[in-house]
Amino acid sequence: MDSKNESIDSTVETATTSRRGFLGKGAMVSLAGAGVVLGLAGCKEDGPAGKATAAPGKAGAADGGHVAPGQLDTYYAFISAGHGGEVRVLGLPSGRTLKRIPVFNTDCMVGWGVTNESKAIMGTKADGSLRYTTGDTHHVHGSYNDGTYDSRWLFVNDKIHSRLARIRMDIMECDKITAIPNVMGFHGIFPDKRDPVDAAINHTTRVFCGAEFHIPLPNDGRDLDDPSKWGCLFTCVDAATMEVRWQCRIDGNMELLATSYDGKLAAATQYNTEGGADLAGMMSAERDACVFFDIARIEARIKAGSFTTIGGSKVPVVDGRKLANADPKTALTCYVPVGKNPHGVNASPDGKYFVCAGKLSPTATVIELAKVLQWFNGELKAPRDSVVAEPELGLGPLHTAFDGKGNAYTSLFLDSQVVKWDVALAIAQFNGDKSVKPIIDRADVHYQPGHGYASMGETKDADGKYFNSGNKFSKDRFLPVGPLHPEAEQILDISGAKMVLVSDHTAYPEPHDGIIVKREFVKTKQVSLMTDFPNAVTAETAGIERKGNKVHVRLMSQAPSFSMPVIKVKVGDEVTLTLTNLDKVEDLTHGCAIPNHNINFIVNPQETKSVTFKTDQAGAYWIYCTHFCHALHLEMRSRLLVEA
Ligand code: CUK
Ligand code: CUA
Ligand code: CA
Repeated sequence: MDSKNESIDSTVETATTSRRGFLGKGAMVSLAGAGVVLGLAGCKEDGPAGKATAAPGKAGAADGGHVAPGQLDTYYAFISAGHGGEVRVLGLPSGRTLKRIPVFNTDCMVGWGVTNESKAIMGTKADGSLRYTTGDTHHVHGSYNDGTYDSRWLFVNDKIHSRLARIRMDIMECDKITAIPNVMGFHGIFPDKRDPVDAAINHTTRVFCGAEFHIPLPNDGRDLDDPSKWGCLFTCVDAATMEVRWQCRIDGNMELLATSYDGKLAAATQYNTEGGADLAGMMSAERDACVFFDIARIEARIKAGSFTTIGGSKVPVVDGRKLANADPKTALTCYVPVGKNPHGVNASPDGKYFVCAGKLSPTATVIELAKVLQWFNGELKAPRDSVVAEPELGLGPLHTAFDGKGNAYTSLFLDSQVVKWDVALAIAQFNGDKSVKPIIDRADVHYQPGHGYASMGETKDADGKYFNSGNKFSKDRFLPVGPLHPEAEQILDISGAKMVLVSDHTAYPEPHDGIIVKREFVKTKQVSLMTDFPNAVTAETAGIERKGNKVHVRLMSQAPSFSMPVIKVKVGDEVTLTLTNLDKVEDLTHGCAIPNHNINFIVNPQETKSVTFKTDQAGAYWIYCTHFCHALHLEMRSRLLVEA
């Protein structure tokens, strides 16, 4: 193992005394066993930056990667924000931030977690307060039609509280959040690309969700001292209704997910096939697995009524564990052995392969989907026979992207590189052709890349133009801002044989995954329809309505004023304020802030939002507009008079 790693290192321009060499040494220690923590700590060590092989410069692409002032980007990137809990929208290749979409976090700019409408989506406790105010978004994926984006929805996971959120692409706002029962650490997510049975349905109808952490089933206090009894469930959520359709119990855990273009298969990487409850336990096996699910068979099993339920959940659960799935011809699951503690799994745009990245193994494992289907038909001897290549890439492979021209791009966390390799050559090498060299190019990135993703790379329209590297450490790349540096996102032009670094931009911690979508695939709505809001306030309904101590204030905004200059209520009232923005001009948004009452939200043109709050202190409070809307924006205010 060591000598092989040494030879990989020698192919890049780094001396053993350099920072990269040092990282490599740290990685050796980690590969030896439970010393992985040492290896990761090593990355944080300061040192001279490695010599960049991908020098900043003119890109080969027609636009040169430069977007002049006033010019529009050619791509959108939708990226996760990790424990920031939101989804971000960037323009690429410039890296400009276009929007932040609050999802699981609260956001006082738009009033997410403040308005009644957003609270209903986020979920509340009996007293009306938010159930959770934290989130951890890792994976954002778009809905598909005919193998490419249909601009309807984005789906994103919440790892902390195991929720799936949906974002409407037309307005780029979250419209649904579903809590997944009996799982913890919901991490990998992928929408299906077409129906596994009905050939007429060639778009996304399901979203699959993987659970990373084992828990007692149900998690009600039982089996606390016996983790061997804990389990993980793979979950299918209906894309349209966002209801949980079914779950499948598996052996081991799940991390990243991928789905096939024919709709038949979904798969998840498993770093903890051991079912270990500590570091050593999770690293004891020489190989782990990528578990495949036969979706049609699972759904037929449920239709036939052979399922169980867990605890108070009514969701049907089938058994996908090995013991119950020994006969390939009826099996729901197929466990394909892959390199030790794998991380990402990604589908090649030609529909043929899933590529698992090794993480603790310096390899990627290429699995041919046709062979997995053969195994399910009883025509392949062992699941491992579906592996058609296992190229050595470097240290700490995490995620793989594709250019649609047969090349794969894998991020190497420990080597701080992106490695470009030819999938067909890797297969030839695996078949015994010693003359071929699958690795085409290596680009240094700065530093420790996590996800990398390519333009349209998760669709059959992969265009091989840009690759965004989400780097976990920026170190010396930007002005320091105290103990925590920003993360670095780097855009590589991948249109030529060599990768070219086009630009750096910062990201607020911590982005994980993203997708890059050609701008013509994204159709946004610039002004909403007032009739889409059932609680819209009109001239007829505007005013104050009191029922006991419940007061409903129906207010309208039109630059530069609110419809009522004075609103009188009493101490102890529960006030619901509904605000409709009558302005019709694109981007003419008003804000509504109420001092000392923790109310702050915006209302876009023709939209309606509502808030509910208690008045507990007599006095005068200026309701004011927060969003600069007019020359008289500062004068746009009304008096809320709370009488003792
Ligand atoms: S995980 Cu973050 S770098 Cu959640 Cu996709 Cu690999
Ligand atoms: Cu309305 Cu500012
Ligand atoms: Ca393992």
